[in-house]
Amino acid sequence: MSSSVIDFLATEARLGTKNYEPIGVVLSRGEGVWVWDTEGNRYLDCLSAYSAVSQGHCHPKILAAMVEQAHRLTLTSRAFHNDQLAQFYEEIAALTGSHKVLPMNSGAEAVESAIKSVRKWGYEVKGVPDGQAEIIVCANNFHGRTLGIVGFSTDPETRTHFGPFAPGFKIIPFGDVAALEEAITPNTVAFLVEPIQGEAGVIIPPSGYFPKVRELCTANNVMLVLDEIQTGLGRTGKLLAEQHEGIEADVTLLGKALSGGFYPVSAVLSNNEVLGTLRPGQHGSTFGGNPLACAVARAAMRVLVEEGMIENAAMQGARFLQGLKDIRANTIREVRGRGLMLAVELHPEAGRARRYCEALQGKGILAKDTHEHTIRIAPPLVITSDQVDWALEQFATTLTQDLS
Ligand code: IF1
Repeated sequence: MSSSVIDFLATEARLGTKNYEPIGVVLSRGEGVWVWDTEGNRYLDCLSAYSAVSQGHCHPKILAAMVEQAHRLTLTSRAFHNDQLAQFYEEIAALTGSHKVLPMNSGAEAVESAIKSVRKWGYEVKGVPDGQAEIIVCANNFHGRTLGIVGFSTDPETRTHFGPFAPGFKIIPFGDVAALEEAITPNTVAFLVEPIQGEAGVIIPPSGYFPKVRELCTANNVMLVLDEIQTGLGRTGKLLAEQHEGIEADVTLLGKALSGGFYPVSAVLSNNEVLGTLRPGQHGSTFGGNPLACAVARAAMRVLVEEGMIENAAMQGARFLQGLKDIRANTIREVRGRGLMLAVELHPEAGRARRYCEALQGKGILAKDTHEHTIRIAPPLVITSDQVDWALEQFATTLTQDLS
């Protein structure tokens, strides 16, 4: 390891908060599916910054839009209008079929904003007694790291010693319709759920689950809030993961790839019934809906559609998934995925998934483990068939080793 890399790592260790344990690589450049470390080694990025860089690293058209806007106007606050916000509204509403948009910054902010909005809708429209709104969430959820969100996490790592937490959340098993039916009360205002549980290890719900969820929510006047921050914008081979289920959410959350990895941009999408409850002065943020964010997001959405990335995700995802399933290795317990949101779950006796990610790094693949035994695989949606085939070779040689 060169002295400069050692210096980077030493400085991070000395001054940085140790809230991550990164793979031992110091990246300095990215282009498309590729990233390079400071030593000039090239890697195929199979994480895409947790699906934020779906359009590929440093996409030239998003970069150009960002630079052009940055020369003109970056931030005005929402105390004044700007000439990018209305165009962002038009384009994201047209793309997703939404009627109201709340622009925010991080994914967690979008989740928190949705929670505030559906509670307000519960009190002011549904007629839930003040302070008694209930929101149902799923075990093994991941919706962000704010105090409100980790309060309803079931992962000890994300919630231990951060309490006390906000009340008003009920936890049910993911994929269990009867549990949802059982949990709904007259005070239930929403069911907040990921269409596919990402952090939990790419957990795909049983067929027929979401159509029944949709029926239950409609019948009980409960808002279905789909967190598409990771699954949305083409990741699963359709614009929104809900489209695989043939349903429509009442509230959809987007983030990550909404900016192509250039800038924190998120959005709460809904109809007037929910977002219409927010009145001036009742919600906001310094950067939410700023002209630079809007210009970047407009370009990110444009290239996603114009360059056929969604269709490519479906095609290359099917290729990648089948290729992983064809690997004959005693280490593999299960291969899961939809579009380019994939995961390889290892048998516990195969050892920690982290070891295999470290071995993959030596073969030019950057991937991330989750929950000890699963390797998530989420390359940029611009990946080609040749790159998928090359990646599969590296996965095959690595997963057939016993690194326990
Ligand atoms: C970390 C996980 C993924 C998300 C969904 C909301 C958010 C996320 C479905 C919040 C964010 C990120 C957070 C990042 C790692 C990554 C992650 F491993 F943490 F769980 F992707 F699975 N909804 N996920 O996946 O969005 O506020 O981060 O913009 O915290 O380490 P954010």
